[in-house]
Amino acid sequence: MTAAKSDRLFARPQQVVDFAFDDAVADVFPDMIRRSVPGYDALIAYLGVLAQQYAQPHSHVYDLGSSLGAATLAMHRQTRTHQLKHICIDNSEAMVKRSQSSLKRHMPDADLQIICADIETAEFYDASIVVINFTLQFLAPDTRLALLKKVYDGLLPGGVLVLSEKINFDDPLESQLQTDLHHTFKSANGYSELEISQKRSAIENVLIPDTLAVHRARLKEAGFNNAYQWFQSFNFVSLLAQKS
Ligand code: GEK
Repeated sequence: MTAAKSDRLFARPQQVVDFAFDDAVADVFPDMIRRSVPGYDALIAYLGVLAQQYAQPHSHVYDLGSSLGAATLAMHRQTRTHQLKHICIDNSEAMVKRSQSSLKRHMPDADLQIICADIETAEFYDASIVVINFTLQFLAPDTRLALLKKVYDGLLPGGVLVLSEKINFDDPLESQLQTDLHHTFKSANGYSELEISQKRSAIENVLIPDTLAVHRARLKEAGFNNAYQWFQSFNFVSLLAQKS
C-alpha cells in the first residue's frame, strides 16, 4: 500500500470557491477525511461489524456517496461468504475512477458495481444494507426525504440503513462546545488556522448539516419506525435504522 498523499489543498492563502470532489480532492481524500472527520477510521471498521450482523445472503449492499470505497471494502471483508452484490454510487468522476481501480484490486472476487451518478436518481432493490456515510449532508435539504423514502422501499424486511452525518445542535452551548472540539481535532491533526478557516468557507454552502431531531423525524417520515444512534465523535454521528 502506498502512503496516503497529504492534504495541503487549503494551506496557501487563496480565493476560496465552493468545495468540489474533483481530482485534487480525490488525490488526497484518505488523508483529508481521516484528519477532518473525528472517528472516521473507527466508524469504517465498525461498518464491517454492522455488515456481519445485518448482511443477508444473496442481497444487495449499497454504498451511497462511496468516494474511494472505504465503507464497501470494510463491509466486504466481514461478509465474504454471503454472496453479496456491492453497489457503490458517487457522482464524482474523480472518485469513481480511483475507486474502480482500487476496489477491484482489493476485492477482486466480489460482485461489485461502481456507478458514477447522482444518488438522487438511483434505484434500490433487494438491499439488506444501505450505507450513506457523510453524504446526505451534501444534498439539498428538501431532496433528502425523497432519497430516504426510496432507500426504505428498496430495503428487504430486516434490512438496515446506516446514516452517518456531521450534525448541528439546538443548544447553543453544546453547539459551541462540539464546534470547538472539532476545531481542536483538526488543529491536533496538523491543519493550520488558515487551512481550517479556508476549508470552512469552501464547505459552508455545500455541506448543510441537520440536527439529530431533524434526522430522526425525517427517517420516521421515510418509513423507519426506529433510528438508533450507535456512534458519535464530537459533532459527527451515525444512526442505524431498520426496516421491520
Ligand atoms: C466514505 N462515504 O469514505 N450523488 C452521489 N454522490 C454524491 C452526491 C450526490 N448527489 N453528493 C456528494 N456525493 C465516504 C465518504 S464523502 C464525505 C463520503 C466527505 C459524494 C461526493 O462526490 C463524495 O465522494 C461523497 O459523496 C462525500 O465513507 O468528504 O465529507
